[in-house]
Amino acid sequence: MAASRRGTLALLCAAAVATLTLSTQGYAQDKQITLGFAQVGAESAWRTANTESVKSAAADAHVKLKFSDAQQKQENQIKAIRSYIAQKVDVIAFSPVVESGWEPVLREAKAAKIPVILTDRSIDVKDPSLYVTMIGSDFLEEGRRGGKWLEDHYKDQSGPINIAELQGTVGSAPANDRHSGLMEVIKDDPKFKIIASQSGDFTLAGGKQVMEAFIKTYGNKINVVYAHNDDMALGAIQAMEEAGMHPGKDITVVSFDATKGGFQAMAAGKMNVDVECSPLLGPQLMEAAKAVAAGKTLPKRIVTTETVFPADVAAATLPSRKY
Ligand code: GZL
Repeated sequence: MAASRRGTLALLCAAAVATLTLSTQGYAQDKQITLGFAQVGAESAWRTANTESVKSAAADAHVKLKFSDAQQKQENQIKAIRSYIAQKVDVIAFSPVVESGWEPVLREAKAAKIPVILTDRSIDVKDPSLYVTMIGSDFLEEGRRGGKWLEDHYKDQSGPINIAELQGTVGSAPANDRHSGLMEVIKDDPKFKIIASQSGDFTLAGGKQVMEAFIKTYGNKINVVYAHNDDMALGAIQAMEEAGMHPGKDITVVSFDATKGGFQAMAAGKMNVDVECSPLLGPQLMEAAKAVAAGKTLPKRIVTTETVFPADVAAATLPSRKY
């Protein structure tokens, strides 16, 4: 056979093998996927635990992780998502810092045929096809749980019960829903009154600063501090103690997240209840990312299971807490 024909035959065989490998590789279950993750920031102990969960789960799942920290700025998250699109990652995931303003960049991801998974916080979009699934807590139910704990705690008192609310990041799903859940429970009970409500942006410093202002204005009129997360509650506890108050005793403290810091405050008698919100979403995220990359369909909503921890179980439960 002429050399030229031998050469052509060899090329054809090589092409056939390559195609076969590619097509086999394309469907190989253990093909390593690349996940672009745009994190909110590092504002709280909850967020630190969430980041750790995502990073360790990616390593365990053999997922190549590209990670960015947006320092709680939506424009930085949008920039990160755009860079993942440009890098042609297999899947994009993010925890949206606020609920609105995501359509343009998610339409770009859809046009690039890159599936998007929401974790932790949800978004407000008209077109649900802009993301595959949302993995995270039901913040409205968390707010209801905080409200129901208050109803039960004050069931034998006629009131007034004045509530000072430390809200999370303005426009974020947890802040909106933890407020709405509380309102659902107390709106028809006249003894409860929210006398002050301001955002501490989910940070310890923010919670302390806002609580100092509340104390200046309302002082001992405040009966309850309703803090949307432990970091703000711990900041508020510092402010109350510096003002000579006794948080957990003369002021009831309700908080969210159930971090170790919250458990320590409850064990010390400075916080009365902590509504759990689990940051340990990494393993579920990796499973979802691999499933989506393999073309599988997922439920639109994957809700994490969680509970409520009253102070009287804190000391015994603390040693087993993972975050
Ligand atoms: C809730 C999460 C919130 C936490 C805060 O899932 O988005 O953001 O409650 C964190 O601690 O900063």
